[in-house]
Amino acid sequence: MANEWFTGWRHVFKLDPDKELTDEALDAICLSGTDAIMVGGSSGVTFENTVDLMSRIRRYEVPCALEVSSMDGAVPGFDGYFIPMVLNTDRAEWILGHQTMGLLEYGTFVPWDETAAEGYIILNGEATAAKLSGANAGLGTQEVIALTRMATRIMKLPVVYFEYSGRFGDMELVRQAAAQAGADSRVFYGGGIDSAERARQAAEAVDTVVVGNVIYTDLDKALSTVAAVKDASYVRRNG
Ligand code: 1GP
Repeated sequence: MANEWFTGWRHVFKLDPDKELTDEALDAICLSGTDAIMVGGSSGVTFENTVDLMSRIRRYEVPCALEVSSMDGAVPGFDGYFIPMVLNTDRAEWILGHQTMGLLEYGTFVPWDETAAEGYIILNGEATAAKLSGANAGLGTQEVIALTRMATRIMKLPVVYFEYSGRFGDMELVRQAAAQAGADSRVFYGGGIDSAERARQAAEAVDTVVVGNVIYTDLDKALSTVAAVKDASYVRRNG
């Protein structure tokens, strides 16, 4: 696949600038052996809380990327930037409207080589991102496969992201759809990973496993997902 700055990532922790995390917990997360930290959230993200979290993570060597979900939270100084685009919504502002407004304002400052689009397919209708964007989360396997092909083979997005935030997903659907992604795109999965076992299942289906909320509810379980992902057997599709 294209050699992007995130190509080698198998395990990622996603931290929410709007949530409290002690220095001890952050230390454990940053030294866990995870491949990267992603900063992002669907609500309550501000310039101040994003800068604050970035500067705390910056004390560690782990790569740190920002998922830019609002203009308020667009902060310089990260190693990389993801620009989410919701693919399963009819509301154009969530596909490219807000993103284009962002470029209108900040287009001259964007570090293009470290910036990548993420095609989000949101599959949990209860997730905040689904409600905000009006995502049609009730898609079946064939529809998700079609959207995955659209995202990776026609639009050639560098990332397609199966998002179940807050709930563990249908791994059979995810596995089948991920298998149809173009080889030049990275497939991310996130949602409801709260144990090593669930982390392993996701890691057997996709390229990159994103672990979020469990960090704030059960840190030990969160940490256990790192080794589970690294040890999982996964054969990357070849196109
Ligand atoms: C959220 O995909 C991530 O955007 C992770 O989901 O918080 O449910 O782990 P969880």
